[in-house]
Amino acid sequence: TAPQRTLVLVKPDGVRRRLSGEVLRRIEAKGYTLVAAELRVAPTELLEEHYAEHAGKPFLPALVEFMHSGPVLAAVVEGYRVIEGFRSLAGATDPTVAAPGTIRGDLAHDVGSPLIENVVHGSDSPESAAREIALWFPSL
Ligand code: DAT
Ligand code: MG
Repeated sequence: TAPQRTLVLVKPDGVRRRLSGEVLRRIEAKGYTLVAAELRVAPTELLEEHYAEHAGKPFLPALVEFMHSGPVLAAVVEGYRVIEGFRSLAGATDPTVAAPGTIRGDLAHDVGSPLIENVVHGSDSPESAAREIALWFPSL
């Protein structure tokens, strides 16, 4: 079967904490392939599109502000079942309960702010991956 692609973001907390290399290391150690990677401060319009599924939720404004607070490392990662596989590497959304061995479980804790700072984003379905890759890397 054909390999999949997923969009991975090292969020501003991860870049600030110098975890970009550690996240890429885990992705490559797993056997996935980097197709594109770029460090940039995302415009708020892009972030609102990216998080369209959360439109109207109370945490969205704080989430967009946080995601705009510094550079993110945006990457397209390829591999067989990589969408599910990267979610598995990332661990649960809430870093307090994310399993040890996962990126969030090992590298993040709940800092008690109204938003969750959990180091990484990964697309959650083939439809989300296609949409998010087109948004972040329109030339791919
Ligand atoms: P994930 O990033 O695991 O796909 P999500 O898509 O449900 O999780 O949410 C996107 C991000 O928004 C998540 O990484 C952290 C933040 N978030 C989610 N639910 C939240 C909540 N109830 N309060 C604050 N931030 C939240
Ligand atoms: Mg999500």
